[in-house]
Amino acid sequence: MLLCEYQRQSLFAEVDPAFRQDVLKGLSVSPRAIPARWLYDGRGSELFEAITALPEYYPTRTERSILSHAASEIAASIGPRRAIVEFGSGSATKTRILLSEANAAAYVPIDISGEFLRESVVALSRAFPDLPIFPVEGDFTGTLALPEAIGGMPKLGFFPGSTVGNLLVPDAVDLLRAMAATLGAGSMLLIGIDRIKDADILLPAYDDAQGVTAAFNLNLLHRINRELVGSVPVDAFNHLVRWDDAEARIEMHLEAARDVHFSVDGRLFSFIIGETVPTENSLKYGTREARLLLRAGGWSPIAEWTDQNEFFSLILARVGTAAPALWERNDGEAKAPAVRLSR
Ligand code: AVJ
Repeated sequence: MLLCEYQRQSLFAEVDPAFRQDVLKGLSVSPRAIPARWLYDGRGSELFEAITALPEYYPTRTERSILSHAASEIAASIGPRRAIVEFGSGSATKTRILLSEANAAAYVPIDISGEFLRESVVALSRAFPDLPIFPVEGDFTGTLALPEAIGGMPKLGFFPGSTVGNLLVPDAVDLLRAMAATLGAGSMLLIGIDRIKDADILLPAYDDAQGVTAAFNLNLLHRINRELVGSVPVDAFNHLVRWDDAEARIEMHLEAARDVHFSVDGRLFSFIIGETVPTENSLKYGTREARLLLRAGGWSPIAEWTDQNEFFSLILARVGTAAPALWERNDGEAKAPAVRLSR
């Protein structure tokens, strides 16, 4: 039997049934929407890596620079011998900066991509030969069992990249709570959050002159064609980026440049010219909003670092809510000794 490449892929390669379900549903419902996680297949992850090096895409290099400057202060705040648990251990350069200062007892990278995970473990164990590394392949959006070996150690969750911005607020709160549950009592979290700033800076960061972000967005359609036996005419779609000021978010869409009909997995879909499907949100937070988000997610912010432009925040938080103010307590509590109040 002779098969073209996309048929071969969809017949023999493993296609995630959740991908098919999300795409078919996302194209059928009104308004349409496809979850952002499907942008990150092998090619998508490659393109995202390229995005992080673009002159317009400030977040990665800004966060890296904040981390370099703050590393020794962060190390002092977290104290020695914590197990560092990284959620979605993508770009290892930031991890290296943290690990070189933190005097960590162990490193636990968590990622859904086993391949990504194995590569980063090999590279990091070369750079830090004395550091025990326990990779966990899994989805950190649910509660996750950490390796037994780090059970007794105090933990620091590391969640850089403003990845939390991909989620709408209620989902971000759920994720932060799941992280608190995973890491447990006494843990800390170091999280990167992109700030609200002028649209003149935000828009080019997601619509670069070289078109790398456009390729990243359009790759979703190529992936649909490859994995779901689609007939999407990719050249009939544009990369569309908008800043929604009320929601404080960058939105990426795929926009039909003309009326278009196609099929996916044997089902027919139509777009009228100008119709879009949203593919990714990137929420931005003011400094106080970021702290409120953390509190809602079960974390108390204790320190924050930023860059000269105040483009990006790196926030350190402690698990659990801070002690309530005196006037919020009942009579019995209010009479408690002062030493208890400060805990
Ligand atoms: C990986 C979600 C942090 O929103 O800035 C970059 C993804 N998408 N350009 C971001 C992204 C288009 C990125 N995050």
